[in-house]
Amino acid sequence: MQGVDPAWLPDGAFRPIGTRRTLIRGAGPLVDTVHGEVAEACRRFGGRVVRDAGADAGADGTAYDLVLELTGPEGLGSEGFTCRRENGVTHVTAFGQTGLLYGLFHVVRLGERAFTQDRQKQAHRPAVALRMLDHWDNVAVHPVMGQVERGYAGGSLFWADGRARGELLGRVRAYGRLLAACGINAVAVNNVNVHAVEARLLTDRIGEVAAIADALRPYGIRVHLSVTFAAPMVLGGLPTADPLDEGVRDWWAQTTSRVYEAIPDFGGYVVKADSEGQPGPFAYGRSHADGANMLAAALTASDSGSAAGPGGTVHWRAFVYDHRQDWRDRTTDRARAAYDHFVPLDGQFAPNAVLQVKHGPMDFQVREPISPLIGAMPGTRLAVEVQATQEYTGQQRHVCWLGPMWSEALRFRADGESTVGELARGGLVAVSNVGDDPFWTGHPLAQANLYTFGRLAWQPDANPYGLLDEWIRLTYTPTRSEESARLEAGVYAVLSHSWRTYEKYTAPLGVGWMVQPGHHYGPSVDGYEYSPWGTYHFADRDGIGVDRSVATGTGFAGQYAKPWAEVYESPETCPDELLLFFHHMSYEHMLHSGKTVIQHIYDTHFEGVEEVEAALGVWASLVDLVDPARHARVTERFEEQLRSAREWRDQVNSYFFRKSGVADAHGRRIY
Ligand code: GCW
Repeated sequence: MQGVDPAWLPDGAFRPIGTRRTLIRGAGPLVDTVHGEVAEACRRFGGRVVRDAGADAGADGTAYDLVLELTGPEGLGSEGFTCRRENGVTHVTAFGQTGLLYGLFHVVRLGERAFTQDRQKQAHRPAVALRMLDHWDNVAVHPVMGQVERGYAGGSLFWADGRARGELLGRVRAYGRLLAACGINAVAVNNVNVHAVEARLLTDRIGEVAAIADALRPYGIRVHLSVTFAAPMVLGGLPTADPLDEGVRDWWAQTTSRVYEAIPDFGGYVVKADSEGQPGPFAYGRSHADGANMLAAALTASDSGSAAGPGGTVHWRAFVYDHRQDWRDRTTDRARAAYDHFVPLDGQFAPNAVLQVKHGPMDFQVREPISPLIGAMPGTRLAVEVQATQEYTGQQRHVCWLGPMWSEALRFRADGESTVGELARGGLVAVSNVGDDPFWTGHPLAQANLYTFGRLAWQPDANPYGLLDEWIRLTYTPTRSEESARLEAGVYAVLSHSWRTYEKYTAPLGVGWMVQPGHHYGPSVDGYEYSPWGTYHFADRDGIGVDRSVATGTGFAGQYAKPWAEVYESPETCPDELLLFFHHMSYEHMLHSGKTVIQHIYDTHFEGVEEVEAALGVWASLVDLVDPARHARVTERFEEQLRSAREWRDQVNSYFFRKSGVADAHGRRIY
């Protein structure tokens, strides 16, 4: 698209297909999409595509380099496909149309290799059925949060001037194309904090949601909607939103059936209830299972008989905690909240009610343990939520590639046996980092987070560094040249370590926060120390950290399954990087690394800034190889990152030097 960054689908990525002869067999709207992609590539690069919808129209395939065929084995489901190459023909088969589309993008990722190396038949299918992005987009510009809550990439991609971007649905379609190419199949189009205007998307404005769904459908993406639990009152004029009230249940059933009339393949609702001021079932003395099940019932009733595919689900968020805590109250621990609220409800949720849990017990900090809730709900379908938008990880002004963090989370054996990726039977969800910015994500390198999330959701045990390589090759060097290796190595060096670098110059050893209140950008060590949000580090002259042990602290460590409860209970076995999340330690405590806590703080903060300086140098050296606009945008953001990293270093180091009185072993400058 004109004026919009091509991200990981530059024209050059289609050259290997576009210079060859392709046969497409099968019929249906997504096969049309596949055909359109190949035809466009051929128009650009001189190849040829033949569309053969008939079952036995004669062609045996040997006159072609690539055959994309709707015929595969049912066992791979609607999204799976096979790929092989023999006798000079690359052959992709799929049972479902979406599978054929994913097969096409698989060939795009392979590039020239798809046509030069023989390969045995390999089956591919997603490990997780629902791979979703939640947009925290408002229709109207919110006075405090702006249009996109925690958005760092401009305004909303979906909504402009108070309505769905009719004239820009071309861009939404281009977005769907990028998402399909990394495996995402669901999008929630509005913020989980549902304000007055956005509430109406459910009723009289559902046509606008339907228009977005139309733009995304050709790429196999279903649309979901965030709704307010108070909808029967604010939209329906009822006196209550009690989930067990007959009138309320009828209202939801009727409203939902009208949603399905407008959007036959509607994905379902996303709900943030009794959380940070949003309404919920607690007001009526009802449980969150009562609330979720009422919506699940409305979705099931409306969807039955529709041929549009799997039915709608309610994604009920588990982010429920007391945000009006008194900081003097040492008995309340926010980290415990999700588990305390939801574990007693295990087994009570309807089959199409999915409990959506943030990966950590607090809130998307640069380092958190896994939420113990994930290992404690065997009778409930869980979705796990990560945050691609970089609220606490540099707000898309800092380079911070989150692949390794998400990968660690997904591989964690939360119940002692199964990994988080396996336990997330209800899906993997990321809060989107995209807006109407020409680079999609503000910081061009933040595109790597979106891409990596999609690919990890498809295969949670994939090696994230391999996915980073894949993204770099597609985005930067789809057409190989002598300089490809230098460019790839440079971009890899800038990104691969960036999450750890960010961790080094911000809050140490898992303690979190220390950000400026409200907007959450930049350092303020005590910014949240006396706030009602339940986010404290408890630093004093002797030490720092939160005692969450069972023996002497809040008992949070005891919420974990074995072996983690024991591992986290004792500072002896707790991993260094989480030590201050679980324990209050003296500054002189010796870490497993062989450094004291205080020396670790000093060293990592100096190193973090040095690593940013080095990465900036590497980026500068690529100036002759990167598109000038993209290079300039990254350079500008890097300068801000460096300024901000120095600010973090100096504030954090000075704070702890003043608290502890312990000098830096290396005598470096601390203020
Ligand atoms: O991290 C907090 C954010 C809020 C967000 C909330 C949530 C959408 O600061 O902006 O609200 O999490 O996840 O609901």
